[in-house]
Amino acid sequence: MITYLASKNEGKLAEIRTMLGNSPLQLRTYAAYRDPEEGHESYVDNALLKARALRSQLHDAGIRDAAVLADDSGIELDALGGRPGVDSAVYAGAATPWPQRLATMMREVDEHGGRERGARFVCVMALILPDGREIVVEGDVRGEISPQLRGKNGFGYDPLFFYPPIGKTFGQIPEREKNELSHRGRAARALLEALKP
Ligand code: ITT
Repeated sequence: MITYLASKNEGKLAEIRTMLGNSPLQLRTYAAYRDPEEGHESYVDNALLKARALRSQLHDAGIRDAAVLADDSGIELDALGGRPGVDSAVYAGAATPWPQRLATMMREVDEHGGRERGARFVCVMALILPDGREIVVEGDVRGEISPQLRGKNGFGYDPLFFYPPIGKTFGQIPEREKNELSHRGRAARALLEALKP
């Protein structure tokens, strides 16, 4: 089934391509995709918003026989009462470069005493089938905010997300290993399970 991805995030796209590479979903991007303004309420709302926006743009372009898939994700810090969560993409300012965004996060954790370091990555995927049926799945993973940046792999918050069972951040492991452990990997496996006849 041809499936268009409603995402402009290259890091996510690369991971989703690997995760769903051997699945019934044949992934495509749609260069003309215009992403909608996201809300601040929930990952589910945002994932559905993005998937429905792309579906409507494809319909306008005469493409009606494809599925669409969107991913809304974020990081939630215990020390910050669950922030930034759904607002993770605009944490510390929408146009702020990543090194500065990560530095702001480390500083904020320190300002809260630095002892409460627990964090959770969350990923919600919304798939809309060609007949309009909507499937929503979620995956999450708990870890800790590392006191310093570690590793250059992955993207976004990965160099700050320390995963105690392996003693490394997601920035220090290859994509294959991250996909086995991550919120996105868990969501993708739940999606494939939900698609089973
Ligand atoms: P879309 O085009 O898919 O909406 P986005 O970057 O705006 O891309 P989100 O609204 O879902 O995505 O925001 C999620 C934020 O959390 C964004 O800054 C991501 O870079 C970051 N993030 C999500 N998954 C991550 C992961 O696996 N590792 C590191 N950072 C991640």
